[in-house]
Amino acid sequence: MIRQKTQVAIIGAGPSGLLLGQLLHKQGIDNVVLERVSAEYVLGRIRAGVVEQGFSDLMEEAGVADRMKAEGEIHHAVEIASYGEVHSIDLSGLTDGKVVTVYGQTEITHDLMNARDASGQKTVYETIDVQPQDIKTDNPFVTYSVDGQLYSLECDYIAGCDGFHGICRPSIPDGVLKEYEKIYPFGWLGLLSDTPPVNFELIYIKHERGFALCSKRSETRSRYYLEVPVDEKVENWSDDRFWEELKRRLPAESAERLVTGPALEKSIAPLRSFVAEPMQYGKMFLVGDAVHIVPPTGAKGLNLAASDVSTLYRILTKVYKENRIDLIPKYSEICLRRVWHGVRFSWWMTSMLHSFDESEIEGRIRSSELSFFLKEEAGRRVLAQQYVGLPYEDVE
Ligand code: RFL
Ligand code: PHB
Repeated sequence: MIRQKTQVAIIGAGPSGLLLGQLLHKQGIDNVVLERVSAEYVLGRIRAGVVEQGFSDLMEEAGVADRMKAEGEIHHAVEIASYGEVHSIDLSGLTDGKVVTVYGQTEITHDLMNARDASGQKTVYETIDVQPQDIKTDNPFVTYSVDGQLYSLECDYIAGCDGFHGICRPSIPDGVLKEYEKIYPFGWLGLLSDTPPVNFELIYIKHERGFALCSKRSETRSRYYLEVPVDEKVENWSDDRFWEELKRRLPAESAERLVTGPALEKSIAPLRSFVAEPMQYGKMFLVGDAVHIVPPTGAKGLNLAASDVSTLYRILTKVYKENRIDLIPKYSEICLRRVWHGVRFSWWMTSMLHSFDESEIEGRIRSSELSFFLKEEAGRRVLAQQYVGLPYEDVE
């Protein structure tokens, strides 16, 4: 067994773990990131595309926003099509100038990995059997192996940034966490292609054949999604079938403009709302997807992960610099207030825009609700305010 030491052991090199590592490093707080898969594998996962202002500000604070500022696309509006009728939600007009940035999670991860390499902070990829130990004591540590060698990493705190299927949340004894979960009866089939996007703005589409989303990564790379049944298999979807179905769901003027091409990636993501409370146990903090999941319809998952990171990094900075250990139990309550707003917004967007097996009257009520939020300014304002992201709460 090889013994190592750090201040904060971070489990998971997704955006949460890497961003936290970078922010702590900038404050002079030593950290080690342990990741189960390779860096290439992490970068191969095609996920989020919409970044809230709070998150881009945090990237800037971490010193990793240069490429996002140069290559990310600022969006002042988002479009929602309801049964063929397109409505533009003027995000900045309705929120005193707030915007979102379209910049892929892959690019964010890439930028964070480069910054980490430059910082000299240690990252261990392809670890086996990572296990947080003695979390409830003053001497927590993490054990793991690489190439058959066992390591023990002693630390002050553990950050569980290891996603929904990680090891940190299950390491908390039974009965401590209260879990809330909703599984939706559909998934999203996503396709990435090097084709010009059908529209400058993103279009969220409610259609009798099911929901669809037109998103993008750049002016030459498109990301599209289709609502499919929860048990659908990606093998059933040739590229041609995907494009035909998308065309059927698009508003007429977009369908005419659609440029198709071979898929660079195609996968199905199930839709789930999940929260575990509290987000801290002893010396371990749970961050991002490790402790909450939202359906992607509100573009909130990565953004909630970023606000958790912001809170944790500010608390740990005050703990190390001002000995404010009284702030540690505040982490969970501060994060959860914002998390629940994101959970509600994502559930609500999902409910309004997808097709449910429901009675006729429920269907009509749902359509009427959507019509209010698209046609009335008060409705559009509520939608815009949450789409651009609620403000981050301060750590006192
Ligand atoms: P991640 O990205 O899952 O990273 C966790 C990392 O931990 C590693 N890991 C372990 N490492 C060591 N030991 C173990 N035992 C481990 N177990 C796991 C994993 O290998 C992984 O590298 O979590 P993180 O960092 O909290 O980031 C969360 C985001 O990835 C997620 O919330 C977003 O992608 C959600 N999401 C979206 N969020 C947005 O804000 N805007 C969007 O537009 C958006 N679109 C999306 C999305 C998610 C999607 N899918 C596929 C779920 C679109 C889709 C389709
Ligand atoms: C994406 O570009 O992958 C994306 C955009 C908006 C969402 C979800 C996913 O709501």
